[in-house]
Amino acid sequence: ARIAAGLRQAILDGSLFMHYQPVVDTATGRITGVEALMRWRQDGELIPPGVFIPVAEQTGLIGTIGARALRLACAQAAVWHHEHGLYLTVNVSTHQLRDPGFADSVLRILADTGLPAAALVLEITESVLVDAADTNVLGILRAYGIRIAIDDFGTGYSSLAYLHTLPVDILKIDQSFIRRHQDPPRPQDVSLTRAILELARSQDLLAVAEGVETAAQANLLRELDCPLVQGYHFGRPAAPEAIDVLLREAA
Ligand code: G
Ligand code: G
Ligand code: G
Ligand code: MN
Ligand code: NA
Repeated sequence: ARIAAGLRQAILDGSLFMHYQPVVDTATGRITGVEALMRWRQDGELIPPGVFIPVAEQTGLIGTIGARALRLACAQAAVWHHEHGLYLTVNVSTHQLRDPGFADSVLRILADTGLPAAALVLEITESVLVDAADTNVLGILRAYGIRIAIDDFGTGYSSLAYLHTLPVDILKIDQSFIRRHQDPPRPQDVSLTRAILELARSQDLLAVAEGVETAAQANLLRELDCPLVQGYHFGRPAAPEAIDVLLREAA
């Protein structure tokens, strides 16, 4: 109840804001995109999204909060897109997808902020993608050029058999598959990652490895031709100013 009341206030007072985590292209070593992650500071304390997003969903506040977050992130990413060609990837919950106004709201935000549709990715967790009503709205958004990513791939129960029927463009390999890689990596762990990458390639999906924390893991993923990587090794989720520093260093 305290969180719900606080969230209602947060929508008004701007204490909800976005951090951004770099996504790096293994071929060039450069930042090619950013994942927006919501943050909430209440009475000086940072409340993790794992705590407040479920409350926002239960109270129906996620629609308003999600739209607010998307608008903030698109406005920021429009600048990075024009200056550095970056794309933006944003998490979307099922509750947001099921709002009949969702597609219109996304398109309006793109128009208002000037971020091209092709520079936006919406991340949906794997388990959600089995619902026909949800896949329908994703199809509409894709027709405008927005890309869809399966988030936390490998943790849900999606059937590999019909992966090719899902309206998705990008496969984000769950951190649990990446974290297990030690130095030197065990052959069975390498085989598993290689198999997921092969699956992605065979379905024309762009693969992103999440949770890359060490140089050894980064090297392994580059050797396995994983196109995109993300994780603390490349940068933690951070304020826009910190991302600007990384982008200037790389320029
Ligand atoms: O950093 P991390 O603690 O940022 O995120 C925890 C979880 O919260 C992740 O599963 C992530 O998908 C979710 N999350 C973070 N930001 C958002 C957001 O803007 N919208 C939604 N729906 N989920 C988010
Ligand atoms: O569920 P989703 O993939 O959207 O959430 C990503 C979550 O993983 C966020 O909470 C983010 O802060 C966290 N994260 C990102 N990179 C790393 C990493 O390298 N290691 C760990 N442990 N967490 C990470
Ligand atoms: O500089 P350091 O070794 O801490 O970098 C950590 C990782 O961050 C490296 O693997 C590097 O590939 C990645 N990275 C990607 N782009 C940049 C950038 O612009 N600046 C910095 N410092 N690191 C970057
Ligand atoms: Mn995500
Ligand atoms: Na994920």
